[in-house]
Amino acid sequence: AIEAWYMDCSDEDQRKPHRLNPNQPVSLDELKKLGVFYWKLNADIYEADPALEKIRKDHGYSYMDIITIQRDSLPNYEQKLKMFYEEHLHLDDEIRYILDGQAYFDVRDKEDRWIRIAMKKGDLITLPAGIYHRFTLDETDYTKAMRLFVGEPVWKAYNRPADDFDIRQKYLASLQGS
Ligand code: KMT
Ligand code: NI
Repeated sequence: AIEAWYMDCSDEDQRKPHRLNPNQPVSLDELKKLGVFYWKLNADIYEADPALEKIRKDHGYSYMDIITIQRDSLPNYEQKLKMFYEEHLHLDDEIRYILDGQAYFDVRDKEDRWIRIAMKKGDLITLPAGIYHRFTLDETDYTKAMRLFVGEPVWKAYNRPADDFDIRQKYLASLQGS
């Protein structure tokens, strides 16, 4: 399974793990309560994987593309990494499948604390519309990820504060009692 933990507050390199001392792990169950879902797949067969096909069909993930996040592959690398690490939300779910390399997704918990999710090859994650989050490479500086979407993709990110969106209020309401 994936590993997740609460982050420290240090300003050090964002690519470092930023674990608390002692480490404070976050379970898959706790992530589920935040609306974050996870699958483990075999990334070596992503081009013809029945398990991936089933997830795409069940959830209507009709769109997909592949992004390589690496200095010499991604145009405007520095600028994009900076954008990805700004705390933001989207009006739709963010669905990412790590095909190679590794990276971190950080999400806010109910008390507004940062949880760092370590994504490795074969990890597929869905972040719900309206959750505040951010993304960074780790110290390996490389990942290749599949981006999935229901219908025509909308990548627009709204940096925090973005609390006036209906989807944000809907997300907060969905946390009640979970
Ligand atoms: C986002 O919106 O946070 C991203 O697209 C992250 C980079 S894609 C692996
Ligand atoms: Ni995002």
